Amino acid sequence: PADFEALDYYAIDELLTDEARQIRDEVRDFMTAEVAPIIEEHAENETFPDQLIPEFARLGLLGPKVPTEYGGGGHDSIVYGLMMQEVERIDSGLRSFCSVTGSLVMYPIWKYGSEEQKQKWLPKLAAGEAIGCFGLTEPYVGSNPSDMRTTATKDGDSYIIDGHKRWSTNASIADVAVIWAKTEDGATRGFLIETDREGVSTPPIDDTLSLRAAVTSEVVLDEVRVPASNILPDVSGLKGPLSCLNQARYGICWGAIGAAMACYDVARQHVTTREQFGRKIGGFQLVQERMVEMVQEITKAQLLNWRLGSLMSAGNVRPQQVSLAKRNNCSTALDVARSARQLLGGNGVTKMYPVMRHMANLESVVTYEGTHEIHTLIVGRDVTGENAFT
Ligand code: TGC
Ligand code: FAD
Repeated sequence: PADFEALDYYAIDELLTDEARQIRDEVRDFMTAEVAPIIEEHAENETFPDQLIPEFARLGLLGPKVPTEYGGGGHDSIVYGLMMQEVERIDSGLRSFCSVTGSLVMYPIWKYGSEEQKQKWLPKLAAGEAIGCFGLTEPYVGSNPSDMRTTATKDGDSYIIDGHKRWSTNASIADVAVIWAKTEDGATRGFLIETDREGVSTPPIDDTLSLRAAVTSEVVLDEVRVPASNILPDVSGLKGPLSCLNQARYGICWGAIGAAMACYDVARQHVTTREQFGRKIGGFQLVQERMVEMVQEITKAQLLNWRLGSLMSAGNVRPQQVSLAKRNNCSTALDVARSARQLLGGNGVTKMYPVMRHMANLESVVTYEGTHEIHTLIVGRDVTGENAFT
């Protein structure tokens, strides 16, 4: 990918500010020079490249939208999206680390936390000196978080948290977990749980064939006592975790297209050099059809991202609009990865190219943060007024 050329068929660059382009290019150059050469080995060995955390902090990838007074970047949504695009262009697992930090840990602390919680955690998280994770999903509860079993029982000035979270990105390396639990009145509340508290364990899930360069874990909460001051005071109900998901899903919309742009570009380089039957394979009509399909779908998704980012920056976006883009862009990225893989022929299934790794990663991306089907039902309910979830 050293000679990566970013697909920009409709000159979307012209819609970006100079500052946004400059930040995008800085992240792009870093990811190409420092991360692309090491990522395959980390994925193979199932190791998270934690030496990159200070560099990610320096580039402003941890909490890009959080105000600067708390150590964040204070950027708009377009800049945040471009950053996620460039990180996921190299690997979805690294974008996962950034999404979880910025959108699922820093965002709820900033939006719903007390001033003391913000001062305690946000600057450290932005600097990469503390790591966070987010626990909504449970072994028996994924698409329908309203059924969650984890409980928080008030006991004097404390809460006792009891339950089990599964599929928590970063958890084994986290200092703090944002855990969603039901209180005795049935309300969903968020708790900041330091992972060194008695009763917390975070066994890694180490048999995944996807996002292998990221850390994914369980969070077991065995009657964990936390002070009542660890509750996020300013939100109650499912809209707490779901509003965080809007932010993370938005980043995924851009990130997935970063992965698609990487796969497309590998295919472009291959079909313009590989020869069969005495000519470049890019000269065959069937190959051109694949290439055009990729250009068309990536371009549509890029325009969707830009418009969604403009709406979000203006504070005008509806969650259903995020869902439509998450649904479209993840399935587009998977289709592009599969098509690029085919154009590479036999070598496409090897580690010579990043395409199979992207494809395997995207199988998680299409599933987490709401599956393809769940986003279909969210938009379906929006346009018909009928609830088809149950
Ligand atoms: P529903 O009745 O629709 O809503 C309950 C309350 O929540 C509000 N709400 C939202 N608020 C903000 N943003 C959203 N996206 C919201 N969606 C709903 C809603 O207004 C209501 O508020 P109020 O005040 O009226 O009470 O809830 P429901 O139980 O019918 O559920 C809806 C459903 C199924 C769409 C939702 O549960 C859902 O999205 N399920 C998917 C679960 C999911 O996405 N899990 C992701 C876990 S985290 C993760 O995967 C991290 S991956 C790591 C990485 O990012 O890299
Ligand atoms: P299920 O909800 O059991 O769904 C199984 C299948 O049934 C899916 O195809 C789904 O679309 C379908 N389905 C379910 N309900 C319906 C319906 N009503 N109509 C039609 N089809 C339906 N969660 C966190 O909380 N924090 C994290 O950091 C996190 N990181 C993750 C990292 C990875 C690598 C992965 C794979 C997952 C992660 N998740 C995380 C969990 C993720 O959000 C869930 O896997 C996802 O929400 C789906 O839940 P589930 O796996 O329980 O599948």
